Amino acid sequence: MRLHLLLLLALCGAGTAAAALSYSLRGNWSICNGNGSLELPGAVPGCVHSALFQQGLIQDSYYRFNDLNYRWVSLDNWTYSKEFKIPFEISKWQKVNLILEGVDTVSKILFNEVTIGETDNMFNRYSFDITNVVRDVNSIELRFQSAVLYAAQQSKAHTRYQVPPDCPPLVQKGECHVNFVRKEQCSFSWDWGPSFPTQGIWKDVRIEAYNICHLNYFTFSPLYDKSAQEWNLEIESAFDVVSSKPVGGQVIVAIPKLQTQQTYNIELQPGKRIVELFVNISKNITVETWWPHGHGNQTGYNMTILFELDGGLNIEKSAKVYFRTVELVEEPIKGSPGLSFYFKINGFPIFLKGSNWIPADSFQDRVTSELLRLLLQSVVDANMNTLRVWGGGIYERDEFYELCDELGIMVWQDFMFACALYPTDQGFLDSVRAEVAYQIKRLKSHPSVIIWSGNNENEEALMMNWYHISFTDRPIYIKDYVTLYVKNIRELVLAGDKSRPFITSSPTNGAETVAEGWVSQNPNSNYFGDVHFYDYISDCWNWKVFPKARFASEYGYQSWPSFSTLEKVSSTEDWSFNSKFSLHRQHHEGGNKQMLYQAGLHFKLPQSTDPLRTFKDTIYLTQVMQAQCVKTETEFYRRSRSEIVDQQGHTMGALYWQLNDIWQAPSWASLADHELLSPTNYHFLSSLKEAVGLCKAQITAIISQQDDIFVFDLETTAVAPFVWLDVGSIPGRFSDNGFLMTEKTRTILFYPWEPTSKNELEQSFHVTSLTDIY
Ligand code: BMA
Repeated sequence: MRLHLLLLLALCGAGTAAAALSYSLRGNWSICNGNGSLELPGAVPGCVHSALFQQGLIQDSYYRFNDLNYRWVSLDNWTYSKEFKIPFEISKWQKVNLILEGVDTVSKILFNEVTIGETDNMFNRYSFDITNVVRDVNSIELRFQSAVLYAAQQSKAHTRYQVPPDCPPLVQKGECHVNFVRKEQCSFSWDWGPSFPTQGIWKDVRIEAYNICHLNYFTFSPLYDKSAQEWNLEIESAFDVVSSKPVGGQVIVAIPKLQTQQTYNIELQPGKRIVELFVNISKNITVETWWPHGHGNQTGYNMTILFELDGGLNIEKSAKVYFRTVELVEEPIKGSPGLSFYFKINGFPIFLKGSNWIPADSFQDRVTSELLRLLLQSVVDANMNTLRVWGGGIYERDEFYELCDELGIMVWQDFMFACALYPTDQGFLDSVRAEVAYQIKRLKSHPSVIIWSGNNENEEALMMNWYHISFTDRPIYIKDYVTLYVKNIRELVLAGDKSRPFITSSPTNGAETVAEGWVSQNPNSNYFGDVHFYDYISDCWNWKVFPKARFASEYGYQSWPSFSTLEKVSSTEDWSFNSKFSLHRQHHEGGNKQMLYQAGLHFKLPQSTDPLRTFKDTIYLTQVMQAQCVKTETEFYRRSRSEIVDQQGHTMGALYWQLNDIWQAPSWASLADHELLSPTNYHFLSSLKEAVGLCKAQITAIISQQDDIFVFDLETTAVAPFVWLDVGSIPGRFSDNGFLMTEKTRTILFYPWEPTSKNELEQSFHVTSLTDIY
């Protein structure tokens, strides 16, 4: 057996025992279902679906209709259990805690058959005192309740009034009452995603044992003092002092590159203690600030913080500190009523260009570091500078924000509430408060996070009356709304984080929403705050249909994923646009028709006599349509930055919906964009279905290899719009794709994400252009 023993705090004075030890409970656990008919091993971190798949008990959950076939998995109540021996003498420790970094979601925890606590929030971190129950040999059990059943129960218990929506639209084939459980909201289904309400221990779990005192967490915020024109660092450290006497000592904070070293005397009284330190960075030292991608470097400084406490107890932590300021500017604009809505980073106005981020997979244990890095690298390669971590998903893992810091991606961070009204009974609020306080502490040191936003579209849902609430009942819901997002979440943000702004919702009218009592008559106004805009009926080549808003935080069009992506999760009979499968995967009412309608406005629809060819061409055309629509709309927002027309304009952000996909299905996702610097642009003077002279282009490629990169030298016999290069299931990224080929030759690079060969690429290579359909 591998010994998961980690010496947490080895820096002890001579002759003193270590002050804390940690024993990881990651790895193999036993999992069994409610009636005991299924028992299997399962990994932690992980979930029941992944364990069943790894044991060959279920197929790939994304295959064909398996989201429905495997509904039973999330309706059952599973138990995770493990027996283990602690490889150090546990009785020598004054305090022993069980730490769970993430439990998904509703569970009762038994340690040596004694109930030690319960969980009801996937976004919270739990710590349970097990000092009195822990032994050398132990058993632990997490008895889960199905989140679907729990949500139904909670909703039923809420008898005073209904909290809508009860269920998602039928087309989403999802589960009901997700707003009653603090769990990834889209895991009960979304208009681009399946219903997989997972169960399991999805993050790290360990035992921590300590004497004297223990550092539970430390977090910090660099703050700029405008009047003194200097930087300060606010550091907060939380201790659990278990010694019966006060513990004194010194703290030394050092940032060598900024020639900063400061020493403080502290005395910690027994109990839970918070130490707040204020570190001043001398004015005489130049501090390089952190900049978003495209605006400067992402300079960070190594900092160490050393607690030298009585009895030779030393605790050392290190972190990277980045300095930047962010300001959300809402001020009058000449020639336009309302207020501006834009961000200044380090005092400079910056246009936020980017996209919206959703969870990268229904099963988080399948999201690798490599995948995160590739997706985030694609963001900067496509010249974006912002991602909005959307409120229907999850607060992403630390690594995500570390990468955003490193790459210069600004993060608009929603709290995890979306497209629903929420209850505010005390139990729910307590759970949310713990979640929010924890997430603020976890994320606030990241310069990439530039704003907190209370929720996704809930102000709009309320004020545009999505759920047909009677006029007389509306005050009840407004009160709940204000209680949750203003009196609780906002209060916690204001108390815990001074280094970034907070808005209650997206879309919202910002200061105007505040002035109207936290809910605006029309939260989607062009004159205030941000807007979300979707229109599948108007012609997207006509820029007049788009809102000349201050900030477009969501807009987009659906398309189908490439055939090579779909092929892996479907079978031959599924390969037509009207197959049962194609209808099943479409979770947005009328989505397939809308795509064809929009495509048909400017392109001839595929007419091949070969049904498979027609399916592939239709998929391709939906992508062409999406690319063109998003391009037109994005360019409109970029142009609107510097103009006021009909009293509207001054747009300072464009975040399209959505960057990534959760599974293989039609959605708004798109990972394509163009060349790195000054991309060539083009404008079609007519719809392409009316273009004369287009003839079938024969496009060939000669593939060669240069180190890890493959060079595709393309040659065409005719002008080819929307040239799409495809290498089947070989993962990687082309330097450009979906382009207009007016020149005879063109060189495109392919960056593989896994090792591949020239031969493999040649075999899988396929090129399509619009002229194949015409
Ligand atoms: C907005 C988003 C998502 C949704 C998208 C496309 O409502 O916030 O909820 O997936 O539009 O419909």
